[in-house]
Parts: sequence; C-alpha cells; structure tokens
Amino acid sequence: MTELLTQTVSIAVHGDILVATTDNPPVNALSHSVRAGLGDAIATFESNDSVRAMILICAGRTFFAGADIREFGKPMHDPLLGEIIARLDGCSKPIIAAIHGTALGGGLEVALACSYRVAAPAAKFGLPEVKLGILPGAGGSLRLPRLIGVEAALSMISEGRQVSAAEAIRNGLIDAIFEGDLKDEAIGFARRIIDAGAHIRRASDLFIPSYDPALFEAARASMRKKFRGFVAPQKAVDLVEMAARMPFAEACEPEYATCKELLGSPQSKALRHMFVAEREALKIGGVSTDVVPRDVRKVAVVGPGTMGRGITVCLLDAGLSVVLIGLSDEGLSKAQNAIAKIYDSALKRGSLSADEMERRLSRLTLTQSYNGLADVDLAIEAVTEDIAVKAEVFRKLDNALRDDAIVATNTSFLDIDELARASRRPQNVAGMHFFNPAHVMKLVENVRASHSTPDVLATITTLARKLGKMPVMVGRSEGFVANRMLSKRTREAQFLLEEGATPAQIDRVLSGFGFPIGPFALADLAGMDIMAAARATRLPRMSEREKRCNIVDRLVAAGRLGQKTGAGYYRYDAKRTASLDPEVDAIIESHRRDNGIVARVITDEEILERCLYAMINEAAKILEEGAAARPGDIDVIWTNGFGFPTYLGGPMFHADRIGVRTIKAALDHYSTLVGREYFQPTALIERLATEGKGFYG
Ligand code: T1G
Repeated sequence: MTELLTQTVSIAVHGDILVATTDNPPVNALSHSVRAGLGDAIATFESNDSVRAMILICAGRTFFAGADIREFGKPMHDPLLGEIIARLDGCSKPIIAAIHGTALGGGLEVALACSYRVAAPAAKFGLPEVKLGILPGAGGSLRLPRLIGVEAALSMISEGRQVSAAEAIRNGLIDAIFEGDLKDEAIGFARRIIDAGAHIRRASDLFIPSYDPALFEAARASMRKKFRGFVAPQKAVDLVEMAARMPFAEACEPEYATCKELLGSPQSKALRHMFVAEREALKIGGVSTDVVPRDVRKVAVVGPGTMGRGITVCLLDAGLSVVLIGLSDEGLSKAQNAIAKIYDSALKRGSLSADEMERRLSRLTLTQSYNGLADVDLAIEAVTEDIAVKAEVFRKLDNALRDDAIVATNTSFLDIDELARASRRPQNVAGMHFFNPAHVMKLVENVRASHSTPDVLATITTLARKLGKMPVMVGRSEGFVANRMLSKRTREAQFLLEEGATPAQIDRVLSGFGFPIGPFALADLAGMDIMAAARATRLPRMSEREKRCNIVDRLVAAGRLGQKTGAGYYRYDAKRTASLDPEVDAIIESHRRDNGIVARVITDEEILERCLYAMINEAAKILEEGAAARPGDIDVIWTNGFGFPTYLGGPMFHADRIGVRTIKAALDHYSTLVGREYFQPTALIERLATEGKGFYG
C-alpha cells in the first residue's frame, strides 16, 4: 500500500524493503516538500524494524535534478538539504538510490549519501553547480573524490562534466546498471545485498585515494584558460583540494559556506538568470504548448555555399536526410569536398567514427534538380542575399514541394515578408538564421513572418533544438537582433579607430571586458573581404560619416585580408600568431589625414562605453519595435551568438546592473561628442531612466 508522506513523496513497503518515491515534476527538484517527505521517509525507515533496506527512486523523466533553483534567493525552510543528506548518511540500515534520467547537483549528493547506487543504462551523473556560478554545498565535493578519486571528481566539479552510467560503473560511482524495470531491479538488488549480509557503506568514511598534488595547480591553470573570467571553477579546485586534505567532518562547514557565499555573488545571479532566460526563450508568444510541431525527417537545403554546407552538416549530424541543391556541378562538388573535410577533421579528433561518418554521408543527396522533393518536409534557402535570386528559389520550391512543406530562409537582413509574398504558401514561410560556421555556432535566430502559423514556428523551434542549437524567435527587422546590435558595435569600433584608438587597444578593452576575442582580431579571422562585403551591403543605409570611415576597404586594397593572407589589422606568422604592424598604423593615419581628422588620446573607458552602450541603445530600440519579445531573448542571443560573457548575464542584464540612468547619462554625453544620430537615447531608455527602472523592472 502506498502512503503519501507529503505532496511529493510517498512510501510503499515491499516485504522487508521500503520504497520512497518522489514525484515532483518536471525534474524532481529537491523543493521543500520533497526534503520534508524524504525526512519523513527516513524517520519511518529508521523506526520500522521490519524493513531492512530503503530505496530512493523518482517518478517521471528523471532522478532528482538538484536543489530547486526557484527557491534560491528566498528564505529557506527546514529541513535543509544538508540535514537530509546527513540523516541519509547516518542511517543504520542500507539505502539504495535507484537512478534514471539525470542525477544532478543536490540530486547526486543525495545519491552519494546512500550506501548503494544503481542506475538505468541511460542515466547520467553530474555536479553542474559551477554552471550556475555556485558549488556543491551538501557534501558532493567531499564524497565524490572519496568515491572515485580526486582527478575524476575534479573535472566533474570544476567543469560540471556529466558522466554516463558506463563511465560511472567503471569509476565506482555506481554499483550496478539494470536494463529492466528500475524499481523491481532495485528491490531485487536490495534483497540480495541484505541476504548477503551487506553492511551500510558510507562515502564519508572513505579515505581519499592517493593523488599528485601538482594536479591542482594544473587544474587551476586549465580552468583559467577554459573558463576565463569565471569565479566558480577556480573556487571548485580550491574546494576539492580542501576536501582532499581535511577530514570529512571538518570540511562540511567550509564547503557549505563556499556554496552560500557564491550563491550571493553577482556571477551566480547572472548565470542563474541565463538558465531561466534560455528556457523562457523557448516559449514563443502566441504559440501555446499544445501546438504540435510537424514531423521533419527530410530537409532540402538550397545553396551549397558556406552557410548551406554548415547547415547540411548539422542536419546530417542530427540524423536527418538532406537534399543539397546547387546550380552547378562545380558548386556541388566544392560543397561535397568541404563537408568531407569537416567530417575528416571530426574523424581525426576522434569525435566521430568512420562508420558513423558513412552513415551520415549516406543520408546526403547532392543535386541540381528540384525534382523528387515530394518527401521533403522542410526546405532551408541559403542562396545569395539578393531578393530576386531568393524569390526565384521560393517559386521553384513552391512547385517542387508538398503544400504542407515549410520553407525557411536563412537570410540575414532581407525582409522575410517580401520573400513570403513570392511564395504561394506564406503561412508555411519563416526564417532560420544560422551563424557561420553553422555546424558549430549554437545560436539560431528563428524569424516569425507575418503569416507564419503557430505550428510552423513550433516546428522550426523543435528542429533547431534537435540540431543542438539555441533557437530564439525574433520578429522582422533588418539584421534581426544579433547582427543589428553588432553593426552598432562595429560602427563605434571603426569611429574610435579613426578618432585615435588602435586596433590593439580596442581589442584589449573588449576582450578584457569578457568577449572571447576583440573585434579586430575577429575581423582578421573572418576575413577582411567578408567584412568589406558586409559593409558594402549596408552602405546604402549608412550615414555620411560611416561611408567615409572606410579603413576596412583600405586594408582590402592593400591586400590585407586577415589571417589567410598573413596580414589584416595585425601581422601573422606561419603559426598565425599575431603581432602589431606599423603598416596598419600608417593606413589608419593616411585615412585620418585624407579626412582632416587629428588623432586624440582615447581612454579605455570611452572605448568600452561607446561599444557597449551603442549596442544596448539599439537593443532597446529592438524591444520597442517588438523585434525581440523579451530582454532575456536578447541576452540569450548575445551570450550564445557573439560570446557576451554569461557570467555578466547578457547585455540587458548587465545594463540593469550598470543602471539605465547611468547609461542614459553616458548616451547623452556621447550624443554631444559623437553625434545625436548615433547616441540619442531611445524612448524606452528615456522612460526607464525617468522611472528609475531597469529592463527587467
Ligand atoms: N530547479 C527548479 N526547476 C528546474 C531545475 C531545478 N534544479 N532544473 C530544471 N528546472 C525546470 C526548468 O526551469 C524548466 O522549467 C523545466 O524544469 C524543464 O527543464 C545543494 C546548490 C534536469 C537536465 O543545475 O540541467 O543542487 O521552463 O527545459 O532539457 O549542491 O533542466 O519548463 O518552466 O532544462 O529535459 C543543480 C539544472 C542545482 C540542474 C532537464 N542542478 N537542470 O533538462 O528540461 S544547484 C542543476 C538541468 C544544487 C546543491 C546545489 C536540466 C535537466 P520550465 P529543461 P531538460
């Protein structure tokens, strides 16, 4: 008989085994009612002499996914997780954690405090706290190294690395993997261990297996490199080092204190904001959760250029079939070679097996014909950014596809409604704006056209998720969100250059802020010809000053196309190491001379403010126009698309931290210095500043 202990935890006795089941959808977070229920279950177990072992199991899609993030920052009610875990650890009879789905954070800490851990084959285990800017606070960083060794524990705690059941059984994290019904198997396991006279086992009683102390220094250096600017990974190494040196009982308090301190830190608040914003971004306005996405198994990609190839690779990687349509044999065979090269390097890295590569390539057809597309569910158009060329493709697709097939354009700035008008199926037209290289970049700006139906929007969202991307639904607006904001930063970086800053100074300031790479080093990587082409497309809509500020064109004219020609804003040696080049200074100086500009000293502060606030002001305009639905969507776009540091929470979250009033004052200042047409605060910023509010209220 099942007895409900709290809203979320129930117990049932199976002979001499007590089974405590938690059912707290969606992910069995360790909310207050779960902790209270587990406390009651432990009390029942301890006081009932007829039961000899207890199983902790969860209903639904997963084992405990950790502490309840929604309770963070609010007053916590007893029992706290640490208390429950101490009581599990102190039990006088064995407890078995039966794990399916993911045992994460506090969830894994619960399992670690049990005597035994058994799991379903697909189960995964991790301490992802570091991704939220915090660290395990309930014994995880103390028990895990005792159980699996310092080195294995270190990467799980400091990087949040998850391990599979297969790895977990190898390193001693779990005791058994069961293919069958997990509850039945766990009950059988419990009986066997009791019958064999098994004792309780406590990870807290174990000694830390021997380790090389140099490990920690190496880990610190590696964390500095891999997670530049993040506080928690460094602290994680300190914590595991402490755990390795201190007796368990002494280390509990400092572990908890570290977690608590980090919980209040600005980085953790920003990272937790990102966690929520990324999930919110998947909720699309006007598309209820009941809308069923259409099935997409086969996709046509039109345009075998750089974007089309990248998109093809990610579709093949996700198990879809692809028809790649091009205009010529030459274009298609170039694409085929480029795709083969991408897979070859994955093969060399060891991230793909030869068999798997063959399987993926076997799902690819290259053709110049639009015939035989009746089984295609969705087409992605990735041809030249020319409305006439794209409209022609739309017409051809109309004739070739089933009526219910979706056509998604990868345009980065054309009006998608105008494209939809070229189609007989405007309701089935939307945008999927991938970023280059499409098989690597996580962000996809999905674009809602005026007539796109809710199920089309749901379908492109689901498809992007299937490709492992972070899709964000945006509205129609030139350049959408990411590039539109980027173009303002690019403009300011160029203006600053002609006014007196150097590429190296601007790169230093922006990468010091937290961007993975400065704008000029990035331009050298992307190729100056690409930058010049992007500039040319925007030229008709540029101000006189922007048109005149043509340093990019001057570099191209001097044959400086970036890394690929050994010279761009910097000079590159054979290993592509950058160094300063006086020739660049001379080119910039001649530009100034030609335009009567006298260089002045520019402070780092001015560089950062102009680059950042120009973006934030544009973002405010985007919000006013409704081209992005929420400030959080913009944060998700910039952290996933252009490397805005997640520990600052994205541009809008960061703007609130600076204060909209402060930003408005700076915009007024730069309106005077640079020009009102570039820095006039938007109406939204004016209003928020007057009301003393932020983008997030
Ligand atoms: N608390 C509350 N809600 C959570 C949650 C959590 N821990 N995890 C997920 N959700 C919500 C999420 O917001 C979404 O809600 C829904 O569940 C589905 O999530 C003491 C201090 C478990 C792998 O960091 O990694 O323990 O948007 O869309 O892709 O040391 O969620 O639908 O309203 O992500 O299937 C450590 C975080 C906490 C785990 C499932 N744990 N979660 O992925 O679904 S700190 C974590 C995840 C801690 C202790 C410390 C994933 C998932 P909504 P989803 P999914």
